[in-house]
Amino acid sequence: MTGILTIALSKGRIFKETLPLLAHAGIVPADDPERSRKLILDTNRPDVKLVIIRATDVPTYVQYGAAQVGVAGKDVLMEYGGDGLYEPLDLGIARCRLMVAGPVAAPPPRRRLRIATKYVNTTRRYYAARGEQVEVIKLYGSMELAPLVGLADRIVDVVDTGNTLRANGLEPLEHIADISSRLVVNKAAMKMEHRRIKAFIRQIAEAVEGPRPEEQSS
Ligand code: PRT
Ligand code: MG
Repeated sequence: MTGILTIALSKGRIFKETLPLLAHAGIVPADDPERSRKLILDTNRPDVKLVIIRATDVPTYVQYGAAQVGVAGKDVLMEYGGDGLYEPLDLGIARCRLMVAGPVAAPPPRRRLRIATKYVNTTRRYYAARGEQVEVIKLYGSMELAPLVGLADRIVDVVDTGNTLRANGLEPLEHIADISSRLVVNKAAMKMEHRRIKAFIRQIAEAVEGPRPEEQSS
């Protein structure tokens, strides 16, 4: 198979942290997505292109084969769900934690907890597993605002330094999951283009792990 290998990436932290891994696989983008308005980036390799999309759209592009491979946060993959994708590699990049957070020292309300989040499926699953009945409100961003204006008692969001929570009078309350970005692969492509995709995964894996002892030069 000699078609184009299309890699789906979001700009921002995932793009930045994936660059060195791609470089190890001999792939260097021709443009910087922060500067270019192009949504399809050429690379130094005529057989490899990057598509630059929203982080939450990466699983969709890869599941439907518009990109054979992609990089997505585990938070996004947990929310997307299903078994339409292979997830062969933890890249160890864009690390953070998925947390429940709320106003500092706020007593729990005497009614059902109201939780604002963009992670509605993951949040429902988390509370269902604990046998807690909650009301989940879907937001598309700036979750931290919701408790400040009385829209919700808690939020579920990813937290890195915690600075954004602190700046808004919120504190982390419960840890749901440790998050890092994963390589995802289209299932049909893994079968039809097995050698090429396997080779790509191996090169990226080497970049993640560093050289194995027997490969280090003495
Ligand atoms: O930003 P946009 O709306 O376009 O999309 P996105 O937020 O889905 O994408 P992006 O690029 O911001 O995040 C992509 C992936 O990076 C996420 O899916 C996570 O897997 C991972 N990641 C790692 C993070 C963070 N760290 C992180 N800190 N994603 C978001 N944040 C947010 C956090 O929610 C807070 O609002 O960044 C803000 C700063 O965090 P603190 O805790 O350091 O203050
Ligand atoms: Mg963001």
